[in-house]
Amino acid sequence: SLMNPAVIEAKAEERTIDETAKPLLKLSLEEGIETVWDRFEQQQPPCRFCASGVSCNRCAMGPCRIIPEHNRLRGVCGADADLIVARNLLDMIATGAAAHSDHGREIVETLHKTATGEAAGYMISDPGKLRRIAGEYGIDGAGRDDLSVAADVSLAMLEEYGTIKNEICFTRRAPDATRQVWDEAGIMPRSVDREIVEAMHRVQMGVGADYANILVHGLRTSLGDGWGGSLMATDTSDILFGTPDLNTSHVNLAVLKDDRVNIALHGHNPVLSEMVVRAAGEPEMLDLAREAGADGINLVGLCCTGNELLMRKGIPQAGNHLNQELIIATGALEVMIIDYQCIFPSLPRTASCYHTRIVSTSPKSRVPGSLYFPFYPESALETAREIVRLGIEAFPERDPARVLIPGQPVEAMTGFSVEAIGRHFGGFSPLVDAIAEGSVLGVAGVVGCNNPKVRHDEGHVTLTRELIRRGILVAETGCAAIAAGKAGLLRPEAADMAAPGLANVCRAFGIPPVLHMGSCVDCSRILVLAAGLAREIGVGIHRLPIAGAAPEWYSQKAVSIASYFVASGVYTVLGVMPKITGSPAVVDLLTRGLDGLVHATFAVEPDPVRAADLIEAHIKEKRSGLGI
Ligand code: XCC
Ligand code: SF4
Repeated sequence: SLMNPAVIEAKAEERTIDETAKPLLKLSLEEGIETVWDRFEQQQPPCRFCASGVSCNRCAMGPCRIIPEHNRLRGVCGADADLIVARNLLDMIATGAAAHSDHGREIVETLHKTATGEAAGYMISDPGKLRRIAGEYGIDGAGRDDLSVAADVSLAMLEEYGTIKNEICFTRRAPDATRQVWDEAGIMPRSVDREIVEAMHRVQMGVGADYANILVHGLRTSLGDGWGGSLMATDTSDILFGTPDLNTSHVNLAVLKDDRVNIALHGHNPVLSEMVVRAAGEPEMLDLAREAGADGINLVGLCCTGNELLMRKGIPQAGNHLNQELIIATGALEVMIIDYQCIFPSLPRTASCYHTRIVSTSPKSRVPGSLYFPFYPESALETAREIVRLGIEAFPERDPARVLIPGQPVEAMTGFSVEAIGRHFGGFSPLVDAIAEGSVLGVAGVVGCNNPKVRHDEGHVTLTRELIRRGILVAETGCAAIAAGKAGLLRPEAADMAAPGLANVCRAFGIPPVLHMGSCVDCSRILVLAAGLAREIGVGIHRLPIAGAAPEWYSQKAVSIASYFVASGVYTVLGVMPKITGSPAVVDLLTRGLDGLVHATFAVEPDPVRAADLIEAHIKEKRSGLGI
């Protein structure tokens, strides 16, 4: 390597707090295997106009930039900084809402194909949940079999994507006081797709010209995601693959096994990964693996499809967003199966340094350099088998001299669906009682991604530790939850790190102070939990002693999540500054003005300890508002 060992050591330390990532990061620097951190460095310094949101590239009269000190105050069309920033933000929200909701639609379609017998290998795993949801839609399931009820439920859900009823059924899960806020603010989502399409319409040149009006539509779009597309993704996945229940598994890169065929599932859609789990468990596959010289097949997860498998099946979770290249650098990965979202387009380049095959599976997400095995519900199991066989065939090509699987996996308790929480606590009232008497100060949802702007996992772990130390129960999803797992915060013993009252509650129920609630679309579970607590107390969500945080967010999806948290009445603290600072008016609206509309605001605080201060102060204020 050209790099001095001390520099390599220092770089690895400054890039991550994940102990299993550090040795692999060093290896990548020594061997010149490019990672996201290297590309981030190459991109510095960023364009300051783009970073503050005041560049616009929407139409062919531009591109335009606002440069006040040169008296360039408007784009060619006349748009000012406020408008350009607001349109860019609405674009991000719509993109994120579309990603979650389109993923949701694919699962609802799979449920429908399962009901009609077109999808081989899928089945109804939670008929009770199917029938509860049928009830919400007013579908009479009495005397009918599960599949015929599933056919009606899935059609009703598909209809909600473009419904002309002007209301999404699941928004009725929100307490009346919250729905009233939405009605008065004019942000009740009318259908999932409609709000996204209208957002695209509004960012066309010459449509939306009022920054506030544009941002309010962003809230409506995000509500269609949180209470619509994402919630459908979550609940239909539960119907098809089972509603998660408490289970214990393992997290970090050391879940790879040097004597097995290692296959990683990366992306978001459980329709694919669940079928790979089935294929890999078949005895013929095990025989093939043995013939290839392996002791078996080891499936591991990455990112959110990993969270789905961890929650439902206890499949070990190898890591979060910034681990996706490092897992290849272990030299022990035969196949990485990708579907979509949060997948670095450069993964096949990384894999080309090893024997690892990258297998893309979605017609929506073709990746040059990958092997393409298109995945359709009709032929899912057969495709899954082919991919597993590919992994087995790759095993003999592994170079044992290049294998580096650092450290030991950490134990993690997961599976905290709202149903599991309710069952485990015996309903919501014990949790509400614990909050009322003050042993639990409040609840915070810590969610979202990794971002090379933040030392990997440090934002999540520091904030989470601070919150539980202050008696705040933490609910996590996405890459935040994986970071917590790696740091040992998902073990019941982590109660020792919590304030005495919270620790007692955790010990009494045998749970950790940090509840892993699932993938990014499962942020909808956090909404349902909040709605359950609000109903139990008889108030709107905005009056609860709860908060949200996304300490290391990067994705448009995270912007949609944060927006639907805020629109639902949940104060939300971002750890990475959105590209809005070029418009003080937009900043003011988001961090103050929204309070008058939805009784909640955004805040931005990169320092996780100070973010915990903000959340604690907010929770205390809401407590005194409730007189507790
Ligand atoms: Fe992680 Fe969901 Fe973020 Fe992607 S977006 S980086 S949380 S894998 Ni959902
Ligand atoms: Fe420039 Fe207006 Fe076109 Fe944007 S929409 S590129 S600000 S002319």
